[in-house]
Amino acid sequence: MRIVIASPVPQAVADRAEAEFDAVLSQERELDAEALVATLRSSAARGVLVSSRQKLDATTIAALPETVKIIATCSVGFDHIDHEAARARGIVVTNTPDVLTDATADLAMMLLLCAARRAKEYAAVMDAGWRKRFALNEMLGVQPGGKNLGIIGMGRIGRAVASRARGFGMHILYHNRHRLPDDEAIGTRYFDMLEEMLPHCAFVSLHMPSAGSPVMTRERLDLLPRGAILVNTARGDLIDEEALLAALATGQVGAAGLDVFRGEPAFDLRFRDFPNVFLTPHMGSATIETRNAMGWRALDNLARFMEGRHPPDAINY
Ligand code: 8YV
Repeated sequence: MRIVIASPVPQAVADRAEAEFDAVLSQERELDAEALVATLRSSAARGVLVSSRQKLDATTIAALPETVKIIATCSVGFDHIDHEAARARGIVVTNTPDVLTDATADLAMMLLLCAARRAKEYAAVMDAGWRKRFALNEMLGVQPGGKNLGIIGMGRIGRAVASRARGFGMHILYHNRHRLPDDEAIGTRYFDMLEEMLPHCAFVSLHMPSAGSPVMTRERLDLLPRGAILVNTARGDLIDEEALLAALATGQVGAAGLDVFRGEPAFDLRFRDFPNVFLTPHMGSATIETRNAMGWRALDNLARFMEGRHPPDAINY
C-alpha cells in the first residue's frame, strides 16, 4: 500500500516504512496542509502518517483525494484532525495511545520540579558565571513531598504522573469524568467538582484533552492556595493565559511549568519574563524510545488497515 509520511520521523521508523510499504517520505520537512494534499494527490497514496503539528481541518479533509482511506497520527491527542469530517468521508483516523505515557509523565514531573525548585533562576545564575554563594535564606524553592498534587484528567498520563508524584511523597487528589475504581488501593482522592479540589492543591497538573475552552480560568486560579504551582503538558487551550499571567504577576500562582501553549509554536512571550516559569516547546513525547514507539504504533495501524483489518487505535470508527 502506498503511504505518505508527512513529517520527518526517526530513521528506524523511516526504514520500516520503506520496507513494508510503498512509502513517500518527507524527511527534510513537515508537509503543510497544501503540500500534504498535493503529495497525496500526486502519489495516490491510501494512507498518511502525520504528527500533531499538522492541522487537518475540515477544509483540508475535504480537499483530500478519494484514494486516502486512513490518517495515522503520531500523537495521543487528535484535536489537530477534524475526525468527524474524516469519518464523513469514510477515512479512518488512528492515534498512538499508551506508548507516550511514560515520556509525557516524566516531563510533567520535570516541569513540576523545575518550577518548585527554581531551575530557571539557578540556570541563569550559572550562565552568568555564579560569583556569590547564596545565604541560608536566599533563592529557596519549595518541596513537593507532603504536599497535595491535584491532577485534572486521570487517564493514562494522569495516572502515570500520580505514580511518580507519590514517589516524591505527594498526596494525590484528582478531578475526572468519573471516579477510578481503585482510589483506596492507590491512595488517590476523587473530586467530582474541580472547584472543591483546587483550594487543597499546592500543585496542579493538567492531563486532559483539549476542551475547546479554558479549564483553568481566572476564577479557578483564584481558588488555589496562594503560591500554588501549575503544570501543563496537555493542551495550551486548557488555560486562560491572560488570567495565568495576571496570577503569576500577583503571586497567586507561585510558579509554573508549561510545555503547551495557545497558538503554538507562537506563544505569549510574556511568559519568558517570569523567572519562576519554566518553559519547554511541546516536547512531552520527545524521547528516542518514545518517538520510535509512536512511529511503530502508527505503522502498525497502517499495516492492519492494509491487511483489511480494523486498526486497533481507530478513534472515529
Ligand atoms: C505529540 C502530543 O506526541 O501526543 C500528543 O498528543 O501532544 C504531542 O506531544 C508530538 O507532537 C508528536 O506528534
